[in-house]
Amino acid sequence: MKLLFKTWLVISCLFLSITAGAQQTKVLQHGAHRTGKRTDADMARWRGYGLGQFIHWGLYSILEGKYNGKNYNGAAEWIRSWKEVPHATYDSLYQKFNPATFNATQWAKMAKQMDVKYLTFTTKHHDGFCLWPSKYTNYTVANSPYKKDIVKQVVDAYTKEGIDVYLYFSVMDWNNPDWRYDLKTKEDSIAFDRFKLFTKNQLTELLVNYPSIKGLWFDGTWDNSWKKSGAFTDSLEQYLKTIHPGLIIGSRLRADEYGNRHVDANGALMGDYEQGWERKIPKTYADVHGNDWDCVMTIPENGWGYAEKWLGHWKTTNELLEMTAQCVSLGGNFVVNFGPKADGSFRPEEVKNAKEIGAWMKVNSTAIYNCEYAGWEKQDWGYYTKKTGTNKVFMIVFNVPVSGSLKIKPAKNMVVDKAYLLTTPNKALSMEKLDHGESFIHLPPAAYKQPFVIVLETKEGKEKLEEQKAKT
Ligand code: 1KN
Repeated sequence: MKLLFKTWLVISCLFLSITAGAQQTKVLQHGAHRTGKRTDADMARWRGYGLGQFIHWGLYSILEGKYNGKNYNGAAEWIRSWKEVPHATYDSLYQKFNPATFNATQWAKMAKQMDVKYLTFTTKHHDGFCLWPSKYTNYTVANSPYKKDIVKQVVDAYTKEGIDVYLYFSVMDWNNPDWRYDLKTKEDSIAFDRFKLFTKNQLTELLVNYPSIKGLWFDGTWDNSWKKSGAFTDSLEQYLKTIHPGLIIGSRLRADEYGNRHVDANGALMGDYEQGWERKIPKTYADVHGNDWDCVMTIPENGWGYAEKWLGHWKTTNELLEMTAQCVSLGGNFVVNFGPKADGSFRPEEVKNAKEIGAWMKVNSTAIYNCEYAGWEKQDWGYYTKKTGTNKVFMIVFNVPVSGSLKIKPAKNMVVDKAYLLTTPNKALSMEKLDHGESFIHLPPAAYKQPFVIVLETKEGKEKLEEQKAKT
């Protein structure tokens, strides 16, 4: 009897754990609007960008990451949250905002030379200061000595250079008295309702004022107040898309009705692409869960706004290029951040990075733009990308082995017809077949000092495997 009871217990526990483990799809009112990627032309264009530029510019740029002679250890654009800085002092900085040498055309020309395909620009960071003349607050550039609309100049100049513009917008707003971190009282909810309307008004204003923009990049949406506003965030996203068809919005805007962010209670992405890759890059294709995504990256270790002093490592151009290649090889875009000075000029280190990236792109950009995940097994020499809609696979080589021979293993059903250096298309590289579907590409002996690209012309087909399997 005892044994029977024990058996019954084991069986019922097993049953319980199986049913509990089974993924149950919840019926959501405010979950993802689709599963899988968007399939329209606007999103296809986004997918082809490869490389983008981020710009953080605002009142924090005036303080340059220091106050009263002391350096702030955090990211310079967060300096208002430092206990050393009185809020009243920070909130008066707009009276000094007068960027004498700001020239949007020069910015756009530098970006063009760097060969970025899109820009994400801070219209309003957490401090709440608006770089456009919003009519919903006085805390804007219109009330600074500079007076003129910065966002308009940036949007127009970049658009003229053929660079698509996305607007960064922080929902969290330290300047608006109705902002709440949580909704604990009735008063909180009443204030936050006003805040939600304010947010909707400002976003409408941006879309109406700057109709050529392609999307919005949200930030500051992680607090409980916003997470408890799932229904609102859902209706807001749908509304923004009705006034601007094709608009691209990442996964940071919304929460579902359970307060889940980025992915809903069923694991589906909310928004058009995943916005979780901030200062980090996925390692494998499995990590991106079949979603579109972009990675935003600082050149120093951390810090987006201008700081006089950078403690720590400054990324080299080759590191930034490698990150670009890695992102594109895994189906994402890579976005490099710049933090101009308060006067509107870029620091020389950033100018140098931009120039050097542009010089490399001039030769090699075909391996970056309109390229996607190739589906070939990753090798130690670098990254594969595949030109979307073609049979061209690129090898972006960062590490040349001492042997001078690069191993490749094409995806199943693909064979390589021809391999050549991008810069010498008429000289085929010698290839040698190995077992297990692998081959070597033998490089001509040379001192390889920069990353370079090998083009593989491929076709559909199966390699004839003649090797014998080892008995083990
Ligand atoms: C660790 O918490 C944060 C919070 C906000 C880290 C970064 C940020 C903001 N997102 C970046 C894109 C910058 O705008 C940074 O201030």
